[in-house]
Parts: sequence; C-alpha cells; structure tokens
Amino acid sequence: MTNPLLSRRTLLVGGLGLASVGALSACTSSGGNKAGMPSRTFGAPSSVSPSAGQKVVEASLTARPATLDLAGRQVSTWAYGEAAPGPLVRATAGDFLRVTLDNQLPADTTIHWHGIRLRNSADGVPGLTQDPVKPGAKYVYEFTAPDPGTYFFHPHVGVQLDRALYAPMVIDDPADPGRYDAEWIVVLDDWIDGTGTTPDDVLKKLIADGGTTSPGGMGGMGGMGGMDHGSMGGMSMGTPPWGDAGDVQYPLFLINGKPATDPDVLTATPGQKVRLRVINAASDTIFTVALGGHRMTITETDGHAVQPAEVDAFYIGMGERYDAIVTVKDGVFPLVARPFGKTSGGQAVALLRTGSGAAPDPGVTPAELSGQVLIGSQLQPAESSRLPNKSPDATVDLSLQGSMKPYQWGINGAPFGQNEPLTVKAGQRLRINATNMTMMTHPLHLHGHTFALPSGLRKDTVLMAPMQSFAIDLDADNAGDWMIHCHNIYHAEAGMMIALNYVA
Ligand SMILES: [Cu+2]
Repeated sequence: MTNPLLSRRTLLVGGLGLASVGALSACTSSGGNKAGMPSRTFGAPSSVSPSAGQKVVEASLTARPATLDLAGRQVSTWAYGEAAPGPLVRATAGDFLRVTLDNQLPADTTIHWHGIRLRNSADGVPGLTQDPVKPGAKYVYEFTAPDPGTYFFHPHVGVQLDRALYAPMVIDDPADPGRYDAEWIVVLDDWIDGTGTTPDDVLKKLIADGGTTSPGGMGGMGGMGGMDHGSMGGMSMGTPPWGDAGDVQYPLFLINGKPATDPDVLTATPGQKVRLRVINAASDTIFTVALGGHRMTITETDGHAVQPAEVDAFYIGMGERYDAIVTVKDGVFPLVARPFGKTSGGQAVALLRTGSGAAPDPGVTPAELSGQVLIGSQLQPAESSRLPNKSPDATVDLSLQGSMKPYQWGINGAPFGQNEPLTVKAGQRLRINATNMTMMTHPLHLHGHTFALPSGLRKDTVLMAPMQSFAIDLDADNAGDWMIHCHNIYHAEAGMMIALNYVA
C-alpha cells in the first residue's frame, strides 16, 4: 500500500462515499488479482471431455516477450509467439477446442475467448472464472465452440491487450453456403508498446493526469464529468455521434501487425468475391473502415447474420467484428482503417492487389470514407439471428459512468470490485437497460452470451454513444459468473466492469 497511485486512488474512491478498497490497484502492475474482487481460488481447470464423435482441435500458445519490426522500427512487447497478431485459431462450429497456454511472460496472464459462448470455467477472467496463470505455468483451456463466426482472443489481465497479445479466431459454419472465393482476416490495432512507454505506464499517466478534483464533485460518477475533456464537436449535426472517442494518442495504427508504410497485402483475382473478417483488437480506438474503389456488403456482425447492407464504410468499436463481401475490381486498392477522433499516428492501411499499379500513399483518403458510413447498431438482424419472441422475466439497470478528470470509470455507482453484481436466474430472459451517462463512447461487451438490441440485432459488443441508451435482452442459457464491461481496456481496468452472476 505504499504505491502513491494507489493511495491517491484510495482517496478518490473515498470521495465516492464508498468503501476505499482500490479497484485500481491492479493498474500498477501487469498482473495479479484485483483488490476488491472476490478472493476466490479455483485450482486446476475442471476437466471436460469431448463427446462421442466430437472433433477435437488442439493448439498451443506461448505468451512471451518479443521484439517486433514495425516497418523498420523495433519494438519490445509481449506476444503469442513472435508476431502480432498471434496465430489464427480455427475450428468448425461444434468442435471441441483444447488450447494450452504457456505463460513465459514476467507477469500473470489468462486468455479470454472474446464472443464465444463457452463454458464459464474457460472464459479466462482471473478471480471470477479461474486463477491467474503464473509466470512459467501452463493452463489448458477446453471448451466447445458452439456458434460460427469471427472472433478473437486476448488476456483478461490488466492492460495486456494493448501489447501484441491478441489473435483472430474463426469458427466456420458447416452449413455455410460458400458465397465467397477468398477470405481476408483483417485485425485492427492501435500501437504504443515499446515506443518509449508501455500500456501500464500509459494507464498510470492517465490516472496521474486526471488530477484529484472532480468538476461537480463525485457527481463525477453521476456522469457528466467528462465534459471538460476535449470538444463536443463529434456531437454536432452531420457528424458521427461518438463524441470524444479516445484517451490515448497512439504513434501507430496497424492492420495485421503492419503499419501503413509496410502494408499487409491480399492478392486476389478481379471479379472474385472476397469475404472480409474485420476484427477491432485495439484498446482505445474506434475506426472507420473503407476499401478504396469498392462498396462492401455487410453480412455478419459479432458472428450473427444480418440483413445484407451495402455500405461505403463502417465504424468498428473495440471488440466488435464485421464480416463483409466485396466483389473485387482490377487494380491496387487501399483498405483504410481511420482512427476516429485521433489527431496523430496517421491511419492503418492494407492493400488489396488484383492487378498492376502503384501502391497508394499511406495517407490516402478513399472517397468511400466520406460516403455512407454504417453505424453497426443500425443493422437489421437476419431472421435466423433473432431471439425467440418472449417478454423479459427480469429487468436490471446498467449505468456507464465516469470521467477523464479524475480518471475514474465505473458501472452502477462504483468501480468494479465495489459495485453490486447483476444477477440472473437460469432460463430467464433478462432485459438490461443500459445507459451511457458519460460524454465518451464506450463499446459495451458481454461475456458468454450475446444480446439483442431492440431491433433484434444480435451482438456481443455494441458502441454506446454519449448519453445513449439501449434495452438489451439476453437469454440466460449459460450458467456461471460473467463479465459485462467497456472494451476500452483503459476504462475497463479503471473500473468500468460489472459481474453478471447466475443465482438459484
Ligand atoms: Cu469505456
């Protein structure tokens, strides 16, 4: 308790009139249990076996320090192996996955299988579903992946996601009609690790820069405390509603681990139908994604089919996934992911090459970026993706709260570890009245389930604009203790998380 950040944090939390256990204590290290979390221990993972005839897909991942070459710039980081993103894990819906994590990091870690409706004990949340995996230790994740779709995985410890600890995961649909000739997995990231700082240092600085006073007192948790941070320009007419979209100024943005000056390239043949699987693995960046010279037909989000929507571009929040089909033209085209609301670091660019031609400038602005830009929550669900018609059996409120100054984020009046877990009974249709009471946009993510927006659109991660509300419904069909949290990893680590616990 000698850490000055922690002691000041304790004071701040005390200002909430709440118990002063610092949920942020974990911020000051890369691992370890959060103070304020239930002090549960789990031991070895419970054993589970594949059922008769179930195909077993095995993989192993070593988390370790690595040096990456980002267009000639060497950065020290932590990775799954020697590259960012880590290796693709791919299976077919219904397969049994057995993935061994070998922790060669100098810190505790875990793996969370983002978006997968898996058994609770494989969900990768230390203190809630498993013990942290210690340095030098191994942990075997065994689970069935029931639903096809585009997913990814990453640690659920500290701000480790903002290193290179992320990789795509694809669960194929055995009934897929095969409407495409080629596939391009596109993983977006914002990069700062090893550029003179680390994500842990970034978080410390955010907290330090947040100061000790809250405009309007800890009314801050009431919600409007972010008003002083940046402008409200994003709220004006004709511009997207994300308000002040990020906390961190990144020096680089990556597609498939590569900066715009050394872009990833997909080679295809003119006329082919290419399926894009776009994953936002960034920690603090909403992107606008466009493919120069093409319109894209969005077919899925977060693994769920939508009514096909042809767009020029789309927004993608941290943790979201969008699948699109594009019939490719002849030439060389930039796939651009432009960071929303960031004033430095340029943009992420990859290339689609189907013919001859020079590569576009790394700063290229495809006309599509200023065309029709989809806000994903406005998609309509495919009929096959709808929840059955049913009235809610129970309703709970979920209020996203906090501010930049002080740098303090929470749900339902307190940071994680001090807020009261939401509860649900198995078999219930639960309605969560979610409201963003802050002046920033937050991607709200639910573990182990997906939810339906009022339109019926199924998601596991949804962007909530400042002061926006959604009534989201879920079927409680996967018992356990689960997280609901903001997928801005800095907000989450600062407390913007809450548990959803199944109760008898
Ligand atoms: Cu957030």
